[in-house]
Amino acid sequence: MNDKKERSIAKAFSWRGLAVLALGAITYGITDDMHQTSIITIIYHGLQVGIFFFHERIWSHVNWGRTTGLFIQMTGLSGAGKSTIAKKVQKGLIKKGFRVEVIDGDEYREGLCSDLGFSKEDRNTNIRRLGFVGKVLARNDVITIMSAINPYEEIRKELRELSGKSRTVFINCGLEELKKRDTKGLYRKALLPDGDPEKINNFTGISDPFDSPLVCDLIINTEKETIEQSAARLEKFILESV
Ligand code: ADX
Repeated sequence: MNDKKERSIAKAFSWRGLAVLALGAITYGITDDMHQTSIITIIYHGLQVGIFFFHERIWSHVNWGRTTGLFIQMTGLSGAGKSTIAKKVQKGLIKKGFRVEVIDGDEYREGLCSDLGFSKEDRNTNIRRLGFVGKVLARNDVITIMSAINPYEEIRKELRELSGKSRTVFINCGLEELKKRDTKGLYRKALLPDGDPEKINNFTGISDPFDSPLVCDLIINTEKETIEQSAARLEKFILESV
C-alpha cells in the first residue's frame, strides 16, 4: 500500500509520458508551431512530474480511506510472548489510525472454542475457526492478528491459502527459557509425573508436537529481543505489508 519512492517516481514518469503526447498533439493542433509546442510541453510537464511526486508522498502518510485488511497468523509455544506482542502492536497501530483486532487463543477457548480440547483434531478445528474469523475481519479492512500456538504446519498452510492478504509470524523462544519463565505455571504442571492429578497432558513442546514453521514471513525471537523490540519489528512488518 505504501509505495516506495522509486515506484512513485516511475508512476509519475509513465503517466506524464502519455500526457506529453496528448498535450503536445493539442498544442500543435492549435498553434501549428513546433517551437511553442515544445516550450509549453516541457514547462507544463516538468511542473506536473514534481507535483505528482509530492502529491503521492503526502497521500502515502494518510491512512484514511485505505484498504488495510491483513491477516497475521502467529505461531509459537505457550508463553513465548504472542499475545503480549500482539496487544502491544494493536495499541500502536490503533494510535496510527488503523482498525486492529487480536484473535487470542486463550480468549476464544473460553467462548467460541470452549467445546474443544488439545488433541490434534481439536487444535486443528480451533485454528480453522480462528482463521475463519480472521478472514472475515481482514476482508473488512481490519488488521487481524491471530495469537495462538497453532502448532501444525498443515493448518498454517490452509490458513495462508484462506485469506488473500495473509502472513505467518513465528514467535520463537527456546523451551528451556519457557520453562524458566513459566508465567502461567503450565510447564511445571506439564512436567509433573504421570498420574499426578495436577498434570497437564498433551502440552505443546513437552508432550505434544510443535512443527517448526516451514514457511514464515517473519521470525521474532523473544529470547534475544525485548518485548518492545519485538513489537516494534512486528509493527514495522505490518505497516510494510498492508
Ligand atoms: S492451539 O494449539 O489450539 O493453537 P491455543 O493457542 O488455542 O492452542 O491455546 C493454548 C493455550 O491453552 C495455552 O497458552 C495455555 O494457556 C492453554 N493450554 C491448556 N492446556 C494446554 C495444552 N495441553 N497444550 C497447550 N496449551 C494448553
